[in-house]
Amino acid sequence: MAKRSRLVTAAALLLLSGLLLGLPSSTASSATKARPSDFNGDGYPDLVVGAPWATVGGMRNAGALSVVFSSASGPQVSKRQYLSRNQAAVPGVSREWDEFGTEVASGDFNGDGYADLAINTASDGPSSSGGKYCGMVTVMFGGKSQLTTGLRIKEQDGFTCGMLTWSGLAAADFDRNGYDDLVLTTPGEVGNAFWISGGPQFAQGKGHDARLFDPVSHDLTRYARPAVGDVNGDSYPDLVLSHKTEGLWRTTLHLGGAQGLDPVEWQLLTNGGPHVVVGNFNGDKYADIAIGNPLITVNTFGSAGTVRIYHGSANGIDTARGSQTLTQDSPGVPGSVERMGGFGWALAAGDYNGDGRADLAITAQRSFRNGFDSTVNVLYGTTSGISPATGKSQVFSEKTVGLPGANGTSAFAESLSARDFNRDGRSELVVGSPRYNNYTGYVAVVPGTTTGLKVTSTKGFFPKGLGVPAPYSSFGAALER
Ligand SMILES: [Ca+2]
Ligand SMILES: [Ca+2]
Ligand SMILES: [Ca+2]
Ligand SMILES: [Ca+2]
Repeated sequence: MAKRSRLVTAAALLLLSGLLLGLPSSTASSATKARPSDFNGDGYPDLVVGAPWATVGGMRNAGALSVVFSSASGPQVSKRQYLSRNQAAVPGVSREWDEFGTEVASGDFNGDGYADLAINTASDGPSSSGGKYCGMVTVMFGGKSQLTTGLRIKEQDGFTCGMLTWSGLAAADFDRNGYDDLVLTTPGEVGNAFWISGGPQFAQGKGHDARLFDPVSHDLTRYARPAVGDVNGDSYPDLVLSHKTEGLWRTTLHLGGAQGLDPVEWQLLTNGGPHVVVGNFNGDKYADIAIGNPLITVNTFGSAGTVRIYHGSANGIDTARGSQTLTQDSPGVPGSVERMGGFGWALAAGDYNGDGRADLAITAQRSFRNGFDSTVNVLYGTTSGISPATGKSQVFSEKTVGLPGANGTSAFAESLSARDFNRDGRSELVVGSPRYNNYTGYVAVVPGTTTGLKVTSTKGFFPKGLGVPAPYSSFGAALER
């Protein structure tokens, strides 16, 4: 099943030759790297919510983001930052169909102790590059009170027009030199993935060490969002990519190391799905992988959906152990298999009860003729991993979170993410429902406690309270993960 591939295609080499190869990232790790999404460096991770369809300055679908800064009591609306391309700190201006904020990822790319934020756009406005919608990635740098300045990664950094449109983003210090690195995956007919090494040069907007990797001849490849974790337990973060090739989803593992991300995939699995997360579900040395495939048919029920789990090992994905497939008919999983159940629509791995093992939150989208009746299923990690037959599970829906104004059929939990905002050792679950109320959207933060997620203490974040234009902003479509 697993195989190592050493194919380098002519097309890949051609692309590589067009990239700027910058300084080697071999500087000593004296930098004090910030925690991910701690943009003001106070130790608390901050909440980031993308509203990619927001109308800004009259420009439809220009897009905006909200950053809500955290304290010991979690994200606080009183301390927030609104980001659009019309804000002085953000490069460029808001244009129609930019869709600024379709994807976000956080890391400390310049190692100054303030987390930075990478933000994707669908286009860079219709008037750039001769009227083409090229796409680009904006990186905003953190600072003492908020995100301060930004730079753009686009064609002049070696990417061709269109490559970065709706690209996937991830960040981690893959070479452990003290600076987080940025991963960009490019969807489309020639899917590829790149990493740009972090370092002092990152902030200058030049010298990006953008290396092509995974130059496998996957024609007609579409990359899903990348995920990061230490799958082989060598303390270098690894990258897990799920991509679609000729109609089939596949999963690849790229190992981190002293030289950074290995351009050659370590493993290729012929199983995959559009949603992938990494978490250490059994609390051993190796991070595990969960892959959601919500459109798969189960027992003749179309789009019932599955979640497949692979375990990490010293050799990467433990293919000898095989995978574990969960459906809503698996013992201990809430609900039951049904047509359009959409189990696995979104995933988030976090340690919600603080027992040292990651727990898995799974959206079952449950899309029916009259709308949606989505649920979030939480399966708690055990010493043998996600084992719903013996471990604890939990289920909740929009009706049970108890937020004022949030009840309805709004495709609850289309996006999920996990972060320990208050640093009590237990992850909070962030639930994004961008379709709520004519795509006004809202985000719910469910706190982690020693007994798991405390749904009755859920806190809501609505665009109105954060100065984000609505309706039709799709607030919550993108969450920092
Ligand atoms: Ca920084
Ligand atoms: Ca590793
Ligand atoms: Ca746990
Ligand atoms: Ca917490």
